[in-house]
Amino acid sequence: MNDLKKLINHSRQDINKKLKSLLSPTKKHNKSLLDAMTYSSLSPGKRLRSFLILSISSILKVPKEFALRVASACEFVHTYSLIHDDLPSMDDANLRRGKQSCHIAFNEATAILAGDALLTLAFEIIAHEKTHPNPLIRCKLSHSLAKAIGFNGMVAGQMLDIESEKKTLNIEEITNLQNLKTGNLFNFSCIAPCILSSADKIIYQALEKFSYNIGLVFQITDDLLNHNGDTKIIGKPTNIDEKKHKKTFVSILGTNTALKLAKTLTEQAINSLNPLKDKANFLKKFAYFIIKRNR
Ligand code: GRG
Repeated sequence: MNDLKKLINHSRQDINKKLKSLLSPTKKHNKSLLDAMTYSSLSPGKRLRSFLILSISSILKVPKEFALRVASACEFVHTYSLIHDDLPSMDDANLRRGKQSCHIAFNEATAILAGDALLTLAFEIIAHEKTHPNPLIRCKLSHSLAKAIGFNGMVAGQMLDIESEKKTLNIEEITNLQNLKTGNLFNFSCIAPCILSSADKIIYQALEKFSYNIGLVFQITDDLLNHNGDTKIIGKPTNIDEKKHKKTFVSILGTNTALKLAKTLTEQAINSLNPLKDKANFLKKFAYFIIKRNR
């Protein structure tokens, strides 16, 4: 596990450097907007989605610069979703990554615009020829990302999440909600390297299964941390789900059954990696790391 932590730390340093360079001032930039984008993007995120993109890209022999650009796009989308998720009309959370949420550190209008600008920046990065010389590959990446996060993806998951405050959900419904809200971006993180490398169908399918299984494991551990984690360690408020009557795996199944489900999904994630043989060893360790995480 220590080797894996070293790999994750190393990839975090690489991605942080890249994010910083992609947020460099330009002749036309607006200072308040860029400050807010930089504040939220460079705050201490775990960069787990980037780790998946960089490490799977390394297995599939994708040039590092291509992988770093796609990972940056993914982190910018992720940061946009967190900024908007914290807004008073959404989760109304004042703490994120151990720091004031963007709308508290700046103001609500600036936070909305910073989220919008990060989302569009992600597509600007993917569409640039530095991300891949083949325009068809760039187009496939854009399509895959847009599909993952739009009205049939992450935003739909967020809408279902808000609507869940007023109803009961069964296990199929909460699984669908969380696959959309969280799983889809994990899916993009595992599939983007396949697109960049035009990987075989069998590898693509293996990583597709892996991504949704670890996406759910990640979400169950997030629900558990929200329920009984430590704000000082996780860097965001706890018990928000309960206060807002949000439906989660923990509220529907209880903590013990939710943890059992996470263990089963971890095993499924690991088994789905069989076609990648030994090359996937650290991804298997990553699946255990996700279930054991405390932040
Ligand atoms: C368009 C107004 C508007 C809002 C959209 C899309 C959206 C709001 C919200 C997306 C849903 C969302 C925020 C899901 C949360 C998933 C999740 C548990 C995120 C936390 O991920 P970590 O722990 O975060 O990897 P760090 O901080 O480590 O990067």
